[in-house]
Amino acid sequence: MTEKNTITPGMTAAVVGFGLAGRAMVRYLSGRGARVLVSDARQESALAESERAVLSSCVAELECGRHSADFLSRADLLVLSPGVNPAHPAIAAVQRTGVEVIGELAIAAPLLRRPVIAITGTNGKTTVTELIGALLAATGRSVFVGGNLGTPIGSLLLDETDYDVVVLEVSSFQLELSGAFVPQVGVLLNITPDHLDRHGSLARYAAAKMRLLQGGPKRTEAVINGEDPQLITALPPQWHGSAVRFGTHPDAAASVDGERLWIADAGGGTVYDLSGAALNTVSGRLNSAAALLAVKRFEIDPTLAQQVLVSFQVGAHRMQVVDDIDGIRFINDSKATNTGAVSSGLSQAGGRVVLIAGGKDKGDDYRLLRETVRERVTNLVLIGEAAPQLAAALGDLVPVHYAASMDDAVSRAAELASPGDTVLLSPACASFDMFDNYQQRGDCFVAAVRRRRQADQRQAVAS
Ligand code: UMA
Repeated sequence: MTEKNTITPGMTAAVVGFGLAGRAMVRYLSGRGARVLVSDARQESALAESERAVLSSCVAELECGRHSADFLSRADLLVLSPGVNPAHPAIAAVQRTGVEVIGELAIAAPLLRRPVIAITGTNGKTTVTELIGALLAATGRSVFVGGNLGTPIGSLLLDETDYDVVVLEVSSFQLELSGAFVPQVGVLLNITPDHLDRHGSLARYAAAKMRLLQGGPKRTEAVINGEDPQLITALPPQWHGSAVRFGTHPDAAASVDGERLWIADAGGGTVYDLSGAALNTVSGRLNSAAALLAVKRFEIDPTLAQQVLVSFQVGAHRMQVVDDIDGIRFINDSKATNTGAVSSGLSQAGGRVVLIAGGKDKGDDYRLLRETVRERVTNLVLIGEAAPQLAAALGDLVPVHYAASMDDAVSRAAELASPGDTVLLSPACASFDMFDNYQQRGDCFVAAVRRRRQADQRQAVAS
């Protein structure tokens, strides 16, 4: 990885937010000779031992429990972690004095030499990012796969490996402060309401996503969902003729036809068959089409690509079938943190569903779920802070029950379900009110289901 001088030795940079992304950024900036300050909303007593080690080796000054303009104004540059809102009063005040406010993509932008494929969208971006990584890795290329899916962009900057291709999942939070970041391939999967508490409106959320294509058609090849109404509405006019489209329309460059995908190419087109694959779902087929278009320039042998598509496993916490106990199927879809993902999960589950939903509200309009809930849900079991909003939006359609913990929610849902039904955890909300993250929330659901299975087995032995 080569470097230009975004960061100059001796400058003072304040990293705001000391989580996964912030810690990697602190290590990178300190290694580049910057004097690093850290400001984190957590109390100092909440910092883990490993975090203290990074602080003592890399950080000159620390502010905990708040962000203050007084502290932040000591820096020449503010580097915000994705979860930190640039509209925070202290940050906005310091920015008004002329201090630059950027995110990790802006730091990375001048340093990325290799082809970069960046993927965004409300749902499916982790799957598509991982699938693109798997397709490229199968050809023997060295591939960095990271970003919003969990490996921070700072880790790429700290990594000495000379990757052939960099594949990044990028969120609207990261794109909001992406500076001059321009990928060679930009994949836009879909736009449905999400993170409206941060962005303020769907239009502003969509505008953040569109920053992926800010380099224009000469610098970025855009791969877009040609049938997503919000996406097409937000797409700048210059892209209407030049973006490469996937969808179900036969004219698309990648079109889904039943269980098959057709990808246009110089030889007239290649057909891929997804029957039997974990990706053989409505969203999985579209995600596969997007991934195949994104890697088209790498000319992957179709037989190899077909093998990757069929063997690819979708990650945990996405419509993960946990168990079938007494004819009731338990599915963990903890990753579904917005209404778009929940609608897709309900359709995929099929049949009658007892839905466990709720958590930390992100400003989503839960009324968007009314049609699918009316069609598929028999009972709603609500958890977390957003329970009252969900009940207000959907409570006239189905009986509502409240649960104080995941264990409680699983027990209630199982009692309400009949053989042939599905108990689906698909929260439509973030997890941070009750859990560390969506993974922990999903793990708690799986553990609760496992306990039910064990109790069921004990009962069978006893009787
Ligand atoms: N913090 C503050 N002030 C704030 C908010 C947070 O100081 O106003 C502090 C917290 O106390 C904590 C730290 O910031 O110490 C957390 O930082 P963060 O929220 O930026 O989270 P990270 O741990 O750095 O993880 C981030 C992404 N988090 C968010 O975008 C919220 C992770 O995406 C990502 O995996 C990780 O970087 C590595 O790249 C998670 C996510 O929820 C999975 N993303 C959203 C989504 O997918 O919908 C966008």
